[in-house]
Parts: sequence; structure tokens; C-alpha cells
Amino acid sequence: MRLTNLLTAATIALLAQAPAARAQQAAPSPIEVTQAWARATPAGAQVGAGYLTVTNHGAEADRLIGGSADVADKIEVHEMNMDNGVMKMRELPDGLAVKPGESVELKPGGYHLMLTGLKGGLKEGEHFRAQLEFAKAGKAEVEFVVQGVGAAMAPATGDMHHHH
Ligand SMILES: [Cu+2]
Repeated sequence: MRLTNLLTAATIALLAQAPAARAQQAAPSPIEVTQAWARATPAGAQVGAGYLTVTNHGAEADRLIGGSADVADKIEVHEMNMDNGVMKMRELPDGLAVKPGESVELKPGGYHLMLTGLKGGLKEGEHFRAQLEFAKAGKAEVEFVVQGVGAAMAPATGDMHHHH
């Protein structure tokens, strides 16, 4: 009798868990990407810059490590900072950390996505899709809007890019 009760309890526990496990698999990514935009490039440009805000709604830290898009060969995550009075940028080898419950803004003069090997340039008003890659959350499909060259009060550092 006691054994039966235990088994019944175990069965109920399993049944109760099953839908939860399914729901977890289908749950939306804890990573939310908003305000994705890219700066228009001059004709013939090989590189472009993309910006966005990443919010981590999950309980674990994650990292934005790169991505891909049809309009470019590759998307890298870069950081821009002052080095002896000169603005420089470098690729973040481990990606950009996004702590649980926090948002990180990629914006002109700071963190940005570098679109390398641009295929046809980025024209103001156009949209393009990209797949961003996160270390834990995996891929995230994001649509970028291309804004004017001087959008968002971009500092005059865009031409000092190390890829030139
Ligand atoms: Cu860069």
C-alpha cells in the first residue's frame, strides 16, 4: 500500500514535470535585442557599423560573440576607446558580456558591431536581417534599419577605422 502510494506520487510528479520541460524548450530566448540600426556607408565601403541594445532577461550571464548577415561577410563585436588620445577600436575576443537583468547599449563611440566585407554598401532607409550569435542563447534574428551617415550624433571617428 505504501509502495503504491509512493509510485503514484512519483508518477504524478513526472506528469507534472513533463509539460514544464516542454514549455522550457519552447520558451523565448532570455536575450532581447532592440533598436538595431546601422550607419549608411559611402559607396564602395568595405566595412559598416551596427548598433543595438541587448537586454538579458535570463538568470545567467551571456555574451554576444558575433554574427552573420547577407549584406556582409562577417559581423564582429568591437569596442572603441581612447588610446593615447586617439580613438581606436578592437575586436572583443571573448565577445561582449551581458549580465543577467542588465542591458548593454552598442552605440557610436563605444561598443559596436563591425560588418566586414560589405557586399553592396548600406543605404539610408534600407533594412537588412542579421543573425547574431550569443554564447548561451544561440542565434538571434535581428532586423537592422540603415540610418544616415551622421545619425545619432555619431562622433567623427568612423573614418579612422583600422580596417581602412
Ligand atoms: Cu570596429
